[in-house]
Amino acid sequence: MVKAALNRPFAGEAQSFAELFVRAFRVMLLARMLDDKFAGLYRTGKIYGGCFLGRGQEAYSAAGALLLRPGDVYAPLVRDAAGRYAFGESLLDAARTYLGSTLGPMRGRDGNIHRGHPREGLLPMISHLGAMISVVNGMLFARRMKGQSGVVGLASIGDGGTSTGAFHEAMNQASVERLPLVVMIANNQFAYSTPNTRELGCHDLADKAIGYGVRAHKVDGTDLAACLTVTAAAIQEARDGGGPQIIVGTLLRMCGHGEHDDASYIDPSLKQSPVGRDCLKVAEDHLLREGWAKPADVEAWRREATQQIEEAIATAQREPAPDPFTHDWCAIAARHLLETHSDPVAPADVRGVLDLP
Ligand SMILES: Cc1ncc(C[n+]2csc(CCOP(=O)(O)OP(=O)(O)O)c2C)c(N)n1
Repeated sequence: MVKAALNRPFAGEAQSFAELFVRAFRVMLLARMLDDKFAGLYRTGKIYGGCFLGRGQEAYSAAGALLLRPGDVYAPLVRDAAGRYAFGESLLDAARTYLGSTLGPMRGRDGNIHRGHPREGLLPMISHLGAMISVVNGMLFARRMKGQSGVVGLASIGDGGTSTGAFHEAMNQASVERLPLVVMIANNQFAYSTPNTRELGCHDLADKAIGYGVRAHKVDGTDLAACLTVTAAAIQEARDGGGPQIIVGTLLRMCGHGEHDDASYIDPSLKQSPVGRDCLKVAEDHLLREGWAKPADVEAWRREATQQIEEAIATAQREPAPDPFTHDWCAIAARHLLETHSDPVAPADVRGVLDLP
């Protein structure tokens, strides 16, 4: 029996929109605060490799993943820390991966965001843009062949990623097969440093859906209430047999492509425009205005998140990193990485289980 790796403290049927909103807000807060912590650790040299954050995209990311159910498939990308936690990934998974703990899902061999738990529907990310959509299609085909219905696959992609051949092939396949696929395009105005005007020939990204014969939904990605409403409708439509859905969320990345990138190519006027609003601030204002929480509640959630983050980081920092003298540095596809090994492999035991097929 494989131990469940995901824990969905924020999921489940919410009794009201207000409750759903609060859950999403708390996920956003957690994601932003952990991202800030990672950024600090990166700058002080504690994180090796890349550090890819989702600042400014939390509302859009959390809204989609929060509405998924057990049995659904979720394929997050680099900006989806919020979506990951909404889907049930633990902070410890993230901390262990970034800090290179051998007890993490990547056993300390991958420095950032390729972690996942595929058995539970959280797909480890492939960096090649567009590739994950075909993987989700495959998982949806498998479920269909097993006779499972009512499941949905949610794949995340950036505006730049929609220009890849892989995106086109996968969208076409999903449409022809009427797969219950929802693709959330986060249009953060740039593909790395290339602005929309230099990457897209179409006037409106949502127009791409016409060519695939699928429905497009558009939303202000800085507005959590709108994101929850629109993603709920799209996910429900796919779940009810309406075929693939494309959602285009308009927002701005409030950070570089990675922490190595100062994002100096983002014009200050764009940051001051509606697209540059901070979704966390917008959501907090909404929450307080509607009376769904008091400032003291938000403070308490912030304190709780701080404690969870400090605990996760401290735990991961205490744990051993891979030891080049006891590990052989062969490819990552070693037997002990298979999810059939439910318990983390203690470093001392690693050598024994590294016998590759
Ligand atoms: C197929 C492929 N081509 C190129 C890259 C290199 N690359 C990594 S991120 C990136 C830009 C992605 O832009 P977008 O999808 O808009 O995401 P953003 O970083 O702006 O959030 C590129 C070109 C890649 N990962 N995969």
